[in-house]
Amino acid sequence: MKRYIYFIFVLVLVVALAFPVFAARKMIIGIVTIPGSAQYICAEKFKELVEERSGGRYKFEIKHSASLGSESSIIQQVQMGTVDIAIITTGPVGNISKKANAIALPFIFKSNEEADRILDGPIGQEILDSLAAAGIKGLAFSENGFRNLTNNVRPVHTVDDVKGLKIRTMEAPMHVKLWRLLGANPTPMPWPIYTELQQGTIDGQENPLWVIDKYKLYEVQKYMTMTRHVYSSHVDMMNLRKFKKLSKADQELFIKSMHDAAVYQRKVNRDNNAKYMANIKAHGMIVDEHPDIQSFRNKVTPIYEDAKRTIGRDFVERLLRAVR
Ligand code: EAX
Repeated sequence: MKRYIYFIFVLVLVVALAFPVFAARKMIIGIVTIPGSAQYICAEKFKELVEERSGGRYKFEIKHSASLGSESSIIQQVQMGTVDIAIITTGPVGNISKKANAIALPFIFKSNEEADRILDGPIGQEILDSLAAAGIKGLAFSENGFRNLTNNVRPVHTVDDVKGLKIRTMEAPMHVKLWRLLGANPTPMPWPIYTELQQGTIDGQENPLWVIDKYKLYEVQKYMTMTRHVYSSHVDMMNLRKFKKLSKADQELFIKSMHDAAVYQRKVNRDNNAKYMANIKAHGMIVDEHPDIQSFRNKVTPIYEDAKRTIGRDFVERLLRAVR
């Protein structure tokens, strides 16, 4: 009997040594959106890459679907360290880093490629580094995508059609200001907002195609306008103290894996846009694919001057030169 117990003991020891997974360090990734969402696809890829590349030394649990509260609240949980990693839409990130607001300047990026070039380059790095002051390590940028307006009141073709619409915005002063300039009645509120749209507390909202499709907003919204007014990125972030405690090699592993996950996720998102659009139309939404964008542009110029004041003239001017 004794020998038998001894044998079991040795067996467990050998298995434990052979599979370092037993000593895996557990971390939580927080997102506000549902499985299948842009944030989830990035989180899942990062989890897969680090678990594999670390030989199982790290294990990640993805907490999703607003189970941790709003995006603003998830940011606070990352700052406190109760959430290790998060993938957050840039809107609320602007509240802890002025520079992050610059990404959300209306019509700043003309294309996906331009957004990638800036965000994967020195300006993007400067934005990621600016989060350190808030106790956060910025790892990479994944994407939500270009945002489009939907509403339930009337087709929107020129900016004049926006007048008086009650539009839900993200909890971000820059977005509120933008919609005020466009003539709407902006109402900031946290995601998700299906019920509010259904009950008519708000007339409309703005988000990339995948959101309108995956959250079935076509059930509660009649009109969509391809305004592409803001390129919406995610900031992929980690608690700074925890990041600093990682070995140099693991720090690089986390940065590299998040960047790879982001590049992968951006591609998936872009490859699926045509499918999302077809599905949105199939569900009966009336889509204006060629609105009078110039009329929108004309209204938003004051926001650039405002941004130079609030974000910093030098930074905003460098960004403007870089996208010219
Ligand atoms: O990521 O709050 C928002 O409008 C976000 O874009 C939404 O959570 C989807």
